[in-house]
Amino acid sequence: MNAQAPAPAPVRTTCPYCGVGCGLRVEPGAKATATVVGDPTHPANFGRICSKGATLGETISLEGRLLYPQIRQGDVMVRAPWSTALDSVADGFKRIIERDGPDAVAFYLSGQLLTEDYYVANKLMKGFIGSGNVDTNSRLCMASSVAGHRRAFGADTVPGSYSDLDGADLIVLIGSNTAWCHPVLFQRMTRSRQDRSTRIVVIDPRRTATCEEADLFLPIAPGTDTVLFSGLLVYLAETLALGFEFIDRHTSGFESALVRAREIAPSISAVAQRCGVAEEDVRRFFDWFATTEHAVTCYSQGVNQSAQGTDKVNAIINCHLATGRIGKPGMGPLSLTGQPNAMGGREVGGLANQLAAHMNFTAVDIDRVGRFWNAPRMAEREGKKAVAMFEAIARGEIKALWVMATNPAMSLPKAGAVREALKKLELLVISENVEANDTVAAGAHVLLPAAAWGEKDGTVTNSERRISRQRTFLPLPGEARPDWWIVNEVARRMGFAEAFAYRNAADIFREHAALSAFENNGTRDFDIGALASLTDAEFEAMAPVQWPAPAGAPPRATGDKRFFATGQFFTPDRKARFIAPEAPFLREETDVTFPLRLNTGRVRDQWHSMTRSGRSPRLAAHVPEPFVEVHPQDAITAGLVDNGFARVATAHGVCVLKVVVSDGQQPGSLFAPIHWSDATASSARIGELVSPQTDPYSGQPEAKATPATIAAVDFPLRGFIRARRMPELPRGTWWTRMATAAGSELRIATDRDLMAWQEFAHDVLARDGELVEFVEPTLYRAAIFTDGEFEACLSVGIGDGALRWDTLNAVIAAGPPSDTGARAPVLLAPEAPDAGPIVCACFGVGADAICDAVRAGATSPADIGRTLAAGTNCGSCLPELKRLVARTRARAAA
Ligand SMILES: Nc1nc2c(c(=O)[nH]1)N[C@H]1C(S)=C(S)[C@@H](COP(=O)(O)OP(=O)(O)OC[C@H]3O[C@@H](n4cnc5c(=O)[nH]c(N)nc54)[C@H](O)[C@@H]3O)O[C@H]1N2
Ligand SMILES: Nc1nc2c(c(=O)[nH]1)N[C@H]1C(S)=C(S)[C@@H](COP(=O)(O)OP(=O)(O)OC[C@H]3O[C@@H](n4cnc5c(=O)[nH]c(N)nc54)[C@H](O)[C@@H]3O)O[C@H]1N2
Ligand code: SF4
Ligand SMILES: [Mo]
Repeated sequence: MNAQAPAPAPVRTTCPYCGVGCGLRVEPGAKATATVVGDPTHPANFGRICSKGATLGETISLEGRLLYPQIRQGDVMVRAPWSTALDSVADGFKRIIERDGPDAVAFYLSGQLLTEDYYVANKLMKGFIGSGNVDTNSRLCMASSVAGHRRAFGADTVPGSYSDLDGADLIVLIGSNTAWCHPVLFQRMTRSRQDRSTRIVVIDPRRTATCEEADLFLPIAPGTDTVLFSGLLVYLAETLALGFEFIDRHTSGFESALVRAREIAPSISAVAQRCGVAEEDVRRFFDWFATTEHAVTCYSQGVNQSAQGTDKVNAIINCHLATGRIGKPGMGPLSLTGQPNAMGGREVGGLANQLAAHMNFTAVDIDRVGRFWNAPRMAEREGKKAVAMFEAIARGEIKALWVMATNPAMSLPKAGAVREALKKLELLVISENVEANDTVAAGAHVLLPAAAWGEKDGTVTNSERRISRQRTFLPLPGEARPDWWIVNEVARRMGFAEAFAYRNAADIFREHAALSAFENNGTRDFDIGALASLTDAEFEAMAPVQWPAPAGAPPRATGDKRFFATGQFFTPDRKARFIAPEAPFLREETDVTFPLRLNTGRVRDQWHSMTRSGRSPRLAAHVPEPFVEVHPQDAITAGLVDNGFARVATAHGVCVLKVVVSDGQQPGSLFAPIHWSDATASSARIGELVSPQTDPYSGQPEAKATPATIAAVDFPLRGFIRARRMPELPRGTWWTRMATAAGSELRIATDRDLMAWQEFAHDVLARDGELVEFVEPTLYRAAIFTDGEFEACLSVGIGDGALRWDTLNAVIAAGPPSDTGARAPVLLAPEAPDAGPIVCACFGVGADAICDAVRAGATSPADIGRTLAAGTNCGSCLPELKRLVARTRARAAA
């Protein structure tokens, strides 16, 4: 354990959000704040950061943190010393393993763990407990890319580097909302577009912010990606745009892949028809790809999260192999990883169908890893993949589960069933940063407080295989401990002290590096043997390093490494394999009951279940409420109005969401973001709606195409409540929690009338306090004071007006009526006009102000930057600025 005095500022570390893996410089400030800027020397971002990185300083307070181990006693969780908590985990696992065998237990891990955490957990389960039941949320995220890589390359290798984006003349973004989900990489792409006229093609059923920079947008029908890329392969063959020499020397299976591609996509018109896009657009895309040597294809969840995700990945890779455009500067397929350490988890072997260090469940690999670990009980076969793992829990086959750094009760498909399954466990252990999330609410037996970003220490690997350090700049709060330490202690208590004698993250990293090099000799892609003998001090100071980094070849901090330019794939014959994909179809049909398709994904300024990003008031302002986006035509059919509410239902569950009517949606498709959970909203846990159909190769669920239906819900009244202790709301109240500068508040929507809310204010909010109120036919407001201190306030009314209360601070300052004797006339002051939804999170600039500036003559985002500063810091809002400028100008011209 490292006794951590706050290090001298600034500390160089890595962003805990997306897989771009930006280097940061952090200066800890007073009172749980920190100033975070981009690290200009880090090769992933060269100093740039996005709105999420820039607001990290707002997310490090200890409010809501899990600070002490807790054990369930009866129905309540009680604080326990570490030794008791660790004993109960070790004893519980041992007992169940002895009774029911090693496959009765499982670990469910996360791409938000550090490599060192992952390594220790994987080693314990696969080498010492003797089961393959280690899976991770990467199953929901990168598994199809992993499976596609392994099928084509013989290993899970990302061939290229970010710098390929600087040298590309064509960038194809398929199933990726890069502008919002990998913003710093997107900025790199748009710079290429400005500097060298790189063309950007976006392929997504939905018009996203990413499309603002697109030279061509193909709004394909959901799930038809393989048709498009099969069509492309056929076109490449017909126009003789193939890399004949590369195909000959370095690949196998081309002919059968082409035959299949012809069956799936016989002609451009067939492709256009199947994908639902214009023939000329398909032709343009094919022509650009065929004639542009420097082409990079980036893809993420629109490709991976599909019951045919692996085929989609291979259909893309096929086109790069067929043109020999792989592993050379400025070209190649590039899977964009989601989480900060999804790649580290893959390196370690944290997926149930991998063993360790890019070795698999073959006899040779099992033997090799077993000797390296000196392991008593090697797992001999693959374990259960996430969806199957939770099904086995529901059937009672898996009886003990340890969840680390993920929130499966909201993020797995059929999340309602997942929550019920968790309740069946004899032992549910959760290592968490926060006291409350949907998984914790399912009822843990042991809660273990884990160190969070800023407190933990180790490494992460980004999308381009670059390993960077996450460093400590905050002391460990309460009794929180690093995840690796917790697992290490449990392993020791299970009787494996010798193999789990790690003193620090560096010890673990060295062993991980040594395993990667063990009997490798160039047979495995993942080799970081050069890092196996770093001293503690060298590990502390380690600069970002891209793998491979075999011993003998000194690691280079910059300068990019690529795989496969000259073949040398990791298949037995060292040739890449073309894969003939299955003809695409979505696993579940729509029907009369569920005529629409629910697509799910992300918004710019929130991260997953919001346990970190949800603490930032600046981030909350971008999209404050859970919503569903719907095409105008479907809105009319269902009687929905923009800014109203709707009930979205699937065969698995129901959510009630704000309505956003948008022609960026296709008719027949809905889109809802995944970020809200039962911890942050009354009815917006999207995972509950999602179908559990999975890909046969990767086991990744089809999270973007569940048959669904939508109906209007009428809530005539809107408002908000702020309270020191939040009371239970009247049944049927729609609510969502939102961070504000004054603390968190609940935004509400309701069909109860103002009188009922006045009663609520008097009877519930003001039970022991004094109340100042303001009553109008369309608006009710109350502020409550207890013992002279502000206790709570409520504002509710018809329309959105009640969501703002500009004089609230003045009311609070005036104090309780018994102090002032006055009825707080400031309450009556009229509200200034709203700034509209916040577009620029850094400077808090709203849409209305931006539109006003355009009407006053601004013609570009740069003009807006000069007048309002919007877009001049992190640049994450530039695509939206661009769209607002274009729309406002178009409207003015009309
Ligand atoms: N702001 C923010 N950024 C994040 C995250 C976050 O939570 N918030 N999470 C990180 C993580 S873990 C991940 S995995 C990445 C995800 O990054 P992305 O994959 O870019 O994000 P998503 O919004 O999940 O989905 C991408 C797009 O796939 C489209 N899509 C749906 N169905 C199809 C289809 O059949 N074909 C095609 N071509 N497209 C389809 C959707 O419309 C959506 O626009 O983001 C990372 N970055
Ligand atoms: N419908 C639908 N479902 C999806 C997706 C989708 O697009 N659509 N996307 C999928 C994808 S790509 C992903 S990656 C998943 C993400 O889904 P999850 O992993 O479930 O989401 P998070 O909110 O990131 O959960 C991380 C949890 O770990 C905690 N935590 C953070 N850091 C640490 C740490 O260092 N140690 C410990 N012990 N705890 C920590 C956080 O407080 C939080 O509770 O969701 C998947 N589910
Ligand atoms: S792009 Fe943004 S969220 Fe992703 S690593 Fe960089 S700063 Fe963090
Ligand atoms: Mo992800």
